[in-house]
Formats: sequence, C-alpha cells, structure tokens
Amino acid sequence: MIRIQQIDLVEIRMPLVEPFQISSGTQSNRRIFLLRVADGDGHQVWAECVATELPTYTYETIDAAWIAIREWVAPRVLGVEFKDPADLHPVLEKNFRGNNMAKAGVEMGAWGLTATIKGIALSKLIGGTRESIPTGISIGIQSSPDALVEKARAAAKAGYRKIKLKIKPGMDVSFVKAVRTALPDAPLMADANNAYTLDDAATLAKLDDFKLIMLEQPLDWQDFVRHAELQKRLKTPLCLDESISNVDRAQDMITLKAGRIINIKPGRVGGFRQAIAIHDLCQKNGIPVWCGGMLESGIGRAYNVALASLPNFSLPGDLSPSARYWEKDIVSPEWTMSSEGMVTVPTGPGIGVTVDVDRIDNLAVRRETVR
Ligand code: OSB
Ligand code: MG
Repeated sequence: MIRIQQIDLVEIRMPLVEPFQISSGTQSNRRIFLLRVADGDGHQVWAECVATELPTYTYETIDAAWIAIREWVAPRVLGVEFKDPADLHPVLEKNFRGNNMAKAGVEMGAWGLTATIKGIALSKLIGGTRESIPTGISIGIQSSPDALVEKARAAAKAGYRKIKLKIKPGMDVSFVKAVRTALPDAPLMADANNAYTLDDAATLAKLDDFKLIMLEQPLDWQDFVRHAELQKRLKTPLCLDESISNVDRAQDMITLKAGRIINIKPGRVGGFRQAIAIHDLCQKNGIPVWCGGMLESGIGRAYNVALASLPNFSLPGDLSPSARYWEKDIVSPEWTMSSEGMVTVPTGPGIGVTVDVDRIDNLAVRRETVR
C-alpha cells in the first residue's frame, strides 16, 4: 500500500563527457528532470522523467512534461491510496492521452517508493532474476568512418557486449563497413532514429553484409506497415524503439511482422507496468527484448537496471556506466561495468544507490513542489 503525499520536481543540468549525435541532432548538455516522491510516513525515493529538451525523440519535452506532471499526473495520484504500484497506470490512462514520459516519471517513482517501504530491492519487487546485466554502448554519429572505428575499438576493448552505431543517410554503409572490417567479430548493431524511408530500402539492404545483430528504428516513429515491408526485404532483424509506445503497439509489431526485437524504455511506454507487460508479451511470442537508454542520470539508470533483471531481457541493454556520460554522477556508488561488460544489479533496498542530494541542490536550475 502506498499513498504519495508530495512530489518535488527538480531540473538539473549536466554536460555530457562527449557530445552525442543522432540523426535528429546533437546533444552536449543534458537537462535532467528529477522527481522526489514521498509518502506521509517519512519514506521517499528519487525518480527521473526522461523527456528531452527538444521534441525530437517523441513529441514530449522536459518543459511540457513538467506541466503535464504538475497539472494532470500529480493530481491523479497525490493523496490516493494504491494497493500496488501497478494500479497507477490505469488511473493515469483514463481519458489522458499520451504524455508517457511524464506519466512514467511518477509511475516509476511509485515502484521505487514501494520497494523502499518494503525494504527490498526494486529488481526483487518486480520479479527480476538476473544478478548482473550484459551492457552495451550507444556510439553517436562521428565525423568520419575512421573516427567511428576508433570509438568502436575502444568500446570493444572496454568489454561492451553490444556496440550500437548511430547512422543517418549518407553516414551509414561506409561507416558500418569500416567498423565491421576493423572488428570482424564484434557484436554490432545500428540505430537510425527514424531517418529513412522505404525509398532507402536498397541502401539499408546493404547493411545485411555486416552481420548486425539488428537495425533499430530505421523508419518513421509511428510506422508499422512500412517497417513490415522493409523487414521482408532485409535479412537483418529490425528492432523497434520509438514505435513501441505501449503493449498494444508491441502486439501490432508482432502481428504485422514489423520487427523481430523490441528496445524497451520504461519512460517511452508510460512506466514499469507497461514495460513489464511488453516484456511478458514478447517472452510468450519469442521476441527478445533489451533495455534502451535516454542518457539518464544514475537515478534513471537504477530503474533501467532493475527492469533489465527480468528474464526476457536477453540482449545487452544501453546501460553504460556513469563515466560514459558524466564527469561525476549524482549517485553513489556510481554505475560501473566489469571488464566482461556486466553491470551489477543492486541488492539493497529501494533503488539501491544513494542519491547525492547536496549535488542535486547545487546543480538545480528549477524546482517546484506539489502536494
Ligand atoms: O534511440 O536509443 C535511442 C539517446 C537519446 C534518445 C534516443 C536514443 C538514445 C540512445 C542512448 O541511444 C542510449 C544511452 O542512454 O546510452
Ligand atoms: Mg533507439
């Protein structure tokens, strides 16, 4: 049983250790939206809303999500008694369209708060079975194939179990080819973040030569029909990210054969209840899943790592260690990766990491409290 009585909204800004370029643009400074979720009995937990500065990934943004949480999400949950954190999502869906990242920030906080109150690890609360998670890296678009090869080599050497190369039209086949030539056995994949159309099918089919584990979201963010058509023309399995906004869309992908793998990001799908439902559906249908990332701080990463401890997260997640993103993270211990490319699932109560509240106070550029 939980009853949330107060939510503190806090925005901090942290520079990335290196700029991150994807097909829709470059990011150097992450505006991070943190939430402190508290009940009336002295329990509290930190959570993260993964909305981005610009509406380039989905239509959500940090500024719009702030309003959505204050005006529509918080009023539906504050002071309400929930038997189980899984009961929040239906309440947030009724006559309330979209805004999945805003909903997820609070919904995931409810899961974190429940684990905190019960004194058990978040991964345990959701039925996680893994003690450590194989980890991948997402490498942004580089200026040249050689520059990309250098980054990919370093990633392989560091032990990453999956190396994802961001691509866009004109910076695709030659870039992937260069990396495959330099690293004949590396576990490679590519992510296009919607940058192509079906007219590019012949170009994308050339990627079939490079033994990619998958090609992520080549076509439009809302598209299934064209992805299904493209999948027929490619040997490389398609993985959908942006297109999968809830469990019904996951079913659509399976029914339409629009992809063979799903990247689950709890923020994109409205939180843990939907993320778990997609995981379960995919498990029944023989569809592997993995946990994607949104350049989270160490707080958001705690939720992703807990989620990825579920059994059907059989492919490495975009769960790179803190130092890949930040000079200094806002949690301790910081997230680290073993030389075998594994991240340990915390066993301590709640989200399993200590939040550096003083540092958050120092970095805060905006705050607001709703009760
Ligand atoms: O498409 O997976 C994506 C980051 C921001 C927006 C979209 C994506 C990404 C990443 C980063 O690939 C993954 C990470 O957090 O390491
Ligand atoms: Mg992606």
